[in-house]
Amino acid sequence: MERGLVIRGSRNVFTVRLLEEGGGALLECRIKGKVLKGVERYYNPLAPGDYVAVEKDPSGPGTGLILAVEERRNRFTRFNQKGLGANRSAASQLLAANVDLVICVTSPASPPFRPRFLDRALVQTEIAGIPAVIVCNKWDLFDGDIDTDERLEDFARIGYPVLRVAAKTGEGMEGLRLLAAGKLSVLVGQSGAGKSSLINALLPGTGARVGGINEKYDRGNHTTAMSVLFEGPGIRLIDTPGIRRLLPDGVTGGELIHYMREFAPLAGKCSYGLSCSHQSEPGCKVLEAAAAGAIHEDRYESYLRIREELLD
Ligand SMILES: Nc1nc2c(ncn2[C@@H]2O[C@H](COP(=O)(O)OP(=O)(O)O)[C@@H](O)[C@H]2O)c(=O)[nH]1
Ligand SMILES: [Mg+2]
Ligand SMILES: [Zn+2]
Repeated sequence: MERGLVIRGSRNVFTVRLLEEGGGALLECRIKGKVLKGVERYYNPLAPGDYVAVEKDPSGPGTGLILAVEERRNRFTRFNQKGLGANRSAASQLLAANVDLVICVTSPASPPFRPRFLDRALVQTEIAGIPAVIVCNKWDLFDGDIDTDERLEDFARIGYPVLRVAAKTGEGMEGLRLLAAGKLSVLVGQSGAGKSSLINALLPGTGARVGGINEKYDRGNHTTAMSVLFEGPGIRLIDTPGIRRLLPDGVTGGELIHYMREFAPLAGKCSYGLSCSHQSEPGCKVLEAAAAGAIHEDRYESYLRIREELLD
């Protein structure tokens, strides 16, 4: 039995790098006995960043069997409706495991700036307990729009580092390199924002494919969107499939307030305490903060929209 690191995987086939000195061989692995203990409630059993116990499969060179997964330090997940089958409740899709940093990637144009996506991604990082930064890529396309700048400033105000960069020109990339140094980071963001381009800029030659081709993994007749781990000297990055709509995973509507940074200190402080819906109640501290500008009006709007989609 050997220890390995999951590099990529669909729902049943995984690439595992053996953790030998000097960098080990890659094995194409299946799960021994088809089911892994402890991960039944997930949409997919393993994600890049997972450490596993594997044995080489004598029947095929370069192949192996996964026997067990090590306990995770943290997990970055999303709610995936497809996991809500008739007899399954496995809507928690693992995008990455055991990461040090979540890099939320956005762009000022093409695709247009979408702060609501950032709000959702940041909620997920707070649920996961993983530090987050915002990277606004394609800064070469920024046309001076005041609203975009103002929203980015507000994210910085509430405590998230914001970097304005361009993978294409190299602008701002030194700052990102410093932030990512020595860490395993996962990049999340809408399709086309430049996640794969950023990985190529930070780790030249490792082959994150621009244009999204690497997001589809062909295995027989079914194709699955999946994450991939890229490793280089001192920097390790996980590319994730572009996500159109991000619904926070692992949180109820009532708990949401704890996972939005500038809202969290107000939890329980309203006149109606924890039963306040923060929509119209007198003595609501969230409404007061929104009126005073301590909570940005767009963040308040995001809160309401996400709250609506979550179960109580
Ligand atoms: N103008 C400009 N285009 C970029 C930049 N970074 C990436 N792109 C382009 O944006 C498109 C999508 O990039 P990609 O890395 O595949 O995005 P992903 O879907 O988030 O992985 C590609 O055509 C890239 O060449 C940038 O900094 N500036
Ligand atoms: Mg990509
Ligand atoms: Zn309230």
